[in-house]
Amino acid sequence: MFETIQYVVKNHTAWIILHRPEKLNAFTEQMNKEVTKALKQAKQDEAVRCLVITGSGRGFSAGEDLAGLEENTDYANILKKRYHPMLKELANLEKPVVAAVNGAAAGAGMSLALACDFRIVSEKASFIEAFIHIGLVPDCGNLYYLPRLVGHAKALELAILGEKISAQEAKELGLATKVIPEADFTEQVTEFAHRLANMPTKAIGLIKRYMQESWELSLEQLLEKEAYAQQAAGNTEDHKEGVNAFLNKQKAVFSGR
Ligand code: T3D
Repeated sequence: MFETIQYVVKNHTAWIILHRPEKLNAFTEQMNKEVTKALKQAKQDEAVRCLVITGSGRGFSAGEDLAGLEENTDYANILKKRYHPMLKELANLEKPVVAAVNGAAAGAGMSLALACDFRIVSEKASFIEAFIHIGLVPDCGNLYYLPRLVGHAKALELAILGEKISAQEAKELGLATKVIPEADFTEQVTEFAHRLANMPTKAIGLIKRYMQESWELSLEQLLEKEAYAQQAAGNTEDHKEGVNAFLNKQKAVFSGR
């Protein structure tokens, strides 16, 4: 069904595996379309309570496939038509999304990782704001997510100098949730995804939505939103399960409802 990605649902987790390993999973139009389709599928599938995006082979993604660029490439059109639907789908997904960064994440590949909620990073992985090396500016939400994650000054430095960031540096900057030895990577990513997939999914969705909106709101407006979100979370089965389990000194078993 897909050619440039693999899509597998297992144990309530949807795995989107970028699959052009010989090109370090560089993006083509088809890959943009397939990732967008997979994200929609995962959003609609109630059995899916966590997503993992990772790469095949030794790279996460090297961004746009540069071999496809022409002298008169309409960059704005490519971004709007191919990348923006994918990034908007990702931003509006009310389920936890993990970027399992197995190798180099460069250009739009780095942007994709930044747009996820967590970045679990192999010790062999690296991030690179590759855009500047070909005279371009960071895109695909990179200028939005990067300063929010690492602060304005550091984001400017990374975007302008375009130096490679190692996994350990990414951890120190707050870009990486954790760094994992290569040999344990798949196992630990799977464990992390399993943990997320067994949490109160609706509450996670609400946290994502309102933390995102908080950037645009006053404190008063946000307090209103929090009250609404708490009411919605308070009406879930998972809230009842959590309270009952606590009072009965048991481990809560959340259903995502
Ligand atoms: O609107 C628009 O269309 C513009 C959108 C732009 C968004 C962007 O993403 S712009 C940024 C594009 N990406 C880059 O500039 C990164 C280019 N790649 C690299 O700098 C390096 O490959 C890496 C630092 C990521 C990894 O280096 P290394 O030494 O580990 O691997 P390599 O040998 O460079 O690459 C391995 C193969 O993948 C190689 O192919 P070959 O020679 O074995 O046949 C290489 O050409 C290919 N590859 C890597 N990146 C790309 C690519 N092929 C096409 N496009 C790529 N981006």
